[in-house]
Amino acid sequence: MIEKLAPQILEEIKKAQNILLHCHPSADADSVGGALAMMHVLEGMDKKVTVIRGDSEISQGFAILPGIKKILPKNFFEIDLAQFDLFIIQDSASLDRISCIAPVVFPASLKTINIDHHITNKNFAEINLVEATYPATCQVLYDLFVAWNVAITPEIAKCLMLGMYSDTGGFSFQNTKSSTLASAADLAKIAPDFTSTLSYMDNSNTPGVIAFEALALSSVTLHCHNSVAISAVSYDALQEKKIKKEEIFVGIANTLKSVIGWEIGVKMVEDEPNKVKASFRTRDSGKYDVSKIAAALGGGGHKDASGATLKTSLNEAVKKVVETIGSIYPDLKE
Ligand SMILES: [Mn+2]
Repeated sequence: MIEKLAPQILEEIKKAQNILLHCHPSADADSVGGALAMMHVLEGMDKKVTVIRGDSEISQGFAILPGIKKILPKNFFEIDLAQFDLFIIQDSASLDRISCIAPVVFPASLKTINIDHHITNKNFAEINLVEATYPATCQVLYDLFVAWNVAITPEIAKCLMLGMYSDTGGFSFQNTKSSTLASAADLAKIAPDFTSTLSYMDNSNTPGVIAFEALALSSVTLHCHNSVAISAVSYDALQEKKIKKEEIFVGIANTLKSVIGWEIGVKMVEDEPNKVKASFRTRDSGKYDVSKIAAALGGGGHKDASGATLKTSLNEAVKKVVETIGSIYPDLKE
């Protein structure tokens, strides 16, 4: 798909003057790294580029990324869309990944391109480059830049490497391919000091992150014949410990599924009253495809990592998750 769409996307970029990029809500390394990598490439083509941070604060862990200071602290509804002729939307499976504040509608004058790797992508743009077998948008971008014959600078290389490293769990998730490592090897040649970017991200916790981890790990219950571990943290508990939204550590579900026998790890956090965010991780996505569980709950994601938002009380949300898992996988029915 990249070979076919690369010339079309380049054509649209050549026609455009003012290009908009964004980061998705609770932006991860693949979102921020991918947006900055694309920004550097477009600037190299003499385009005027605006990157907006979107709904959430940018995590401190990305402060070392080249170009990070250029990200505008605005969301989709705080900018004048009329000044842009092209919007390249990355790492976003649906329009609510541009903003959850209100429904996202594009003006007719704005061309849209969607570059992503989520199997649940809704193909909402005029051109949709969705490579669902890729572990990271940053790897899609690497292949795209190679197809365009773009000179990848050390700045671009660091941004792409961070996204690939992060979305593959440090090259250990099942989605990691030899092509991922081959791309990473090329990037490492271009930016030999790439490890400083990775270790900066991995070592930028605040005390609140550790407080959240402690809270989450002390709130684990077992379900579905002890095969599903759910950590459920209430809004009141977050308030009591003064934990900020951006300190809610997504990795807890990975920690849970690291236990032998805990086939599915679920992190559930009521980050606003009666709004529960659930993240699903599995030990074996061949056996339990967690994108199916998230999709049944109105969310989306990948086979081994997915998420959904439930608008109900925490107790009801836990019940609903257990029921949903049991209905999709009868061997896990209670
Ligand atoms: Mn991604």
